[in-house]
Amino acid sequence: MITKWYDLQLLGDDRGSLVAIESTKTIPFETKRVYYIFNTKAGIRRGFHAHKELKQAMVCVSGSCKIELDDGQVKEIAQLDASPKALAIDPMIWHEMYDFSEDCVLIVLASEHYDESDYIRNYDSFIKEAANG
Ligand code: T46
Repeated sequence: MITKWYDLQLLGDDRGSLVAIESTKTIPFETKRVYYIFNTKAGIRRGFHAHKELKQAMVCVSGSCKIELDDGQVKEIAQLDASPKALAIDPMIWHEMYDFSEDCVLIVLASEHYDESDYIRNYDSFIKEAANG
C-alpha cells in the first residue's frame, strides 16, 4: 500500500468540533510550511509532480476530492473528505488531485520551505528516477 494515513483526534463538545495537529507528534516530521488549496474550479486536475525530498501531510477540512498516488509501479486512489485524518504524501510519490467539490479546502503541512528544485514535474523523468531507487 502506498496510501498512508495519519489519524487525527476529533476533539469537540456541544459547541462544535476541533482537530489539533502537532508537528513531530500527530505527524512524524517538523512542519516548516503550511499552505492551503481552495476554490478549485470544476473539472480541474492539479498536482502532476513528485517531490524528491519533501514530506507532506494533506488534510481536507471541507468538501471532498480524490488524489491519485503513484510510486512508479503501483497507482492508488485516495478519497479525501472532512473526516479527521491526514494523507501522507511522501517523497517520490507522483500525485494528481481531482474531483474537487466546490467547497473543498485542503490544508497541506510540509517539512520544508518552498523549493521549486525539489519538484519533478516530468512524468518520464519521475519514472526513471523511481526505477533508480
Ligand atoms: C503539492 C501539491 C499537493 C509557492 O510559491 N509556494 C508554495 O508553498 C506552493 C505550494 C506553491 N507556490 C507557487 C508555485 C506555483 O506558481 O504556487 C503556484 C501553484 O503551485 P503548484 O502549481 O505547484 O500547485 P499544485 O496544486 O499543483 O501543487 C501543490 C504544491 O505545490 C505541491 O507541493 O504536493 O499541492
